[in-house]
This record gives sequence, C-alpha cells and structure tokens, in this order.
Amino acid sequence: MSRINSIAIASSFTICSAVAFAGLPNAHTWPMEHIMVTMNGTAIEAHANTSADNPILLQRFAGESYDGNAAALDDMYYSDQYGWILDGIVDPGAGNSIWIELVSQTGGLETYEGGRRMMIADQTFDPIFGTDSSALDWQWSGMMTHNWYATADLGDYVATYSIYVGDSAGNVVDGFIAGEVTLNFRAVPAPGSLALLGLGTLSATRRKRG
Ligand SMILES: [Cu+2]
Repeated sequence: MSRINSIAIASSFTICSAVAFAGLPNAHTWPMEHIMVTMNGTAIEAHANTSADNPILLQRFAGESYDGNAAALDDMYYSDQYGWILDGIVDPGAGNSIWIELVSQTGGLETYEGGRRMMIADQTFDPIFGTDSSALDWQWSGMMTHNWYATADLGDYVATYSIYVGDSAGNVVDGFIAGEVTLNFRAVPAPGSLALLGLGTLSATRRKRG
C-alpha cells in the first residue's frame, strides 16, 4: 500500500467518525448542574444551586444539525447542564414514582427528554413539560436525567416545577407533600463571540503588562 493511500484511508476514518458524532447534540456545557431531590419524612424537597444571577447558559452552535427528534435543537440556544438526581433514600411506595410537573415558565422555553450525559444516543428527545402540546407532568425514572432545554431567542428564562409522588398514571398519591424548584436559564450569544471577547481581554492584559 502506498503512503498516499494510507493517508487517504486515515483521513476518511476521521471524516466518518466526525459525521457519526455530528448527528447528536453535544453536552457542550459544563459542569453538570444537579437538581437534588430528597425526601424528608413524607415531604419532597428539591434544590438547585442556580439563581437568576447565576443561571444556566443556553448556547447556540451554528451550523450543527442533529438526527431524529434531536433536530428540535437545530439552530436553538440549548443546554442539558441541569440534571435531576435523587439524594438519599427516596421511597415513593410500591407502584408509585416521582413525577415532575411544570407549574409555570417563561414563554419560548422548550424541553426535550434526555438522560445520562454519557448516553446521548439512547435518549428519546421527546418533547416534554408542555413543549409541542406534550403533558405538563413527566414521570421521572429516578435515574440521573439531564433533559434538554432550548429556546429560539436570546434572553432570560425561568421554569418552576412541582415534584410529587404519583401513581403509574401520574395521579397524586395522598400522604406526601410535594416539593418545588425553580430553574434559571440565560440564552447567550454563540461561544465563538465569547471566545473573541476572551481574546480581546487577553490582548488588553498583555498590552498593560507590556
Ligand atoms: Cu449528571
């Protein structure tokens, strides 16, 4: 095999793997931000370490397009940084599960079902929490789940959820107290423009030093 041929094969391998990954949205934003759900006696409590001043950033990755249901994220500002996670022993009772219901949110915010960040290919990307007329309540498996949040427009977004014990159909089970949590988002300009901003800061610093 000539040297040129082996180079050609090597580069087509590179192209193939790039194409395979291009079909799925990436967990572009780090670190994971976990929404901790606990049960204190019969009361569900939920907590996120974010606020209106410290929101999760939704970013747009221009030129990327995604396969199947994930195409809903094409040209959108998005993130799967938030993840629902159980903290401690949470026992909803046999046959019951934890349900999460959208109470209110800023117009234009959309949500698609995710999962574990390392297993994006297995996620459904089904619209949830009222997106595309889906149900407002969502049955949580109790496993770490990073849903995808998306919007078409820059700006600040807020979503508030009730976390409750429900039966397999989502009917509230008596004897438990529901918890509530508010999530905060900010759709910001593309990372490219942030990088340029960073370079500007860097050269300004250099200039000062010089
Ligand atoms: Cu996580």
